[in-house]
Amino acid sequence: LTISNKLRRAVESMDSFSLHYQPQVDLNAGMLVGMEALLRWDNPTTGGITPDVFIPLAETIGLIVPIGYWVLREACSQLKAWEDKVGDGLVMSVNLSAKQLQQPDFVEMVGQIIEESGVDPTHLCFEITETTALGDMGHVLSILNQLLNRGIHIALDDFGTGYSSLSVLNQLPLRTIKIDRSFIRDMHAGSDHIAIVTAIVAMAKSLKLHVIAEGVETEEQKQILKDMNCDAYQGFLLSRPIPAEQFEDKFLSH
Ligand code: G
Ligand code: G
Ligand code: MN
Ligand code: NA
Repeated sequence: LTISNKLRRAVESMDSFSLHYQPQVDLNAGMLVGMEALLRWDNPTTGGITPDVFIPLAETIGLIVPIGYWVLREACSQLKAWEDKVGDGLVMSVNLSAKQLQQPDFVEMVGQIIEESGVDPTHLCFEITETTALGDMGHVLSILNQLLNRGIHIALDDFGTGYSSLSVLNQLPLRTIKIDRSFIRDMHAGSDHIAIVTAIVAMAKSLKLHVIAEGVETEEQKQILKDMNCDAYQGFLLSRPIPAEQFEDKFLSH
């Protein structure tokens, strides 16, 4: 079986898929503010195929739409379970592909999934990249505004890596930008990346956007970001993406 066919078969039951969760912590208060849901495919015959391989494939062969609805359903029901346990105050982030936004019934389906799960839509954040927004910008804008009207936040993921990051910023109804981890990785005392990240944070603040730094791996990077007044961070320093039970043990029990 080709990988495509394995993926097609796997999507029929979704049994071999799971979500991992990576925490996001407020830099000032040091408190957990949310988590990003990240899809994993545990295929016994192929071994671990990473999402940067199977997600683009799923997009190409038209499977990202059913996969995406499964991810949203799963993330919402997990959030509900966690809220029942620890109360609200957490935001669940879910990644979206352009193909999903192009579905004529996308907003309706999202509304249905949210209703079924019983989560408050204001506790959900959809992560898009600027590539998602390219193409039919008018249509994308209309969809994002409908999601926003339902209370869902929109975050711009991988900020700074594309061709048009700046022009996209004031066209999209964003709540948050996530600074791409390539900028954070090279950020240490004396590096030019400090100036770049400082400028991104300042710009986000003046646009009244919430800023999350991705890929924070060292205490030094965390401290630099805190000094810049970056709002929150995510990265291996806190935790890798981990299964729900582990996330709960580590971050939601005391
Ligand atoms: O999870 P990392 O651990 O490897 O993720 C790799 C890439 O896959 C990232 O760009 C991430 O945004 C993307 N990704 C992970 N889960 C999902 C998902 O549920 N939907 C979409 N569209 N992309 C995802
Ligand atoms: O594109 P997106 O930001 O959605 O993808 C998230 C990806 O970033 C996942 O693959 C996740 O495993 C990875 N990631 C999260 N934190 C870190 C980190 O601190 N270092 C590195 N190298 N990757 C990270
Ligand atoms: Mn993301
Ligand atoms: Na990213």
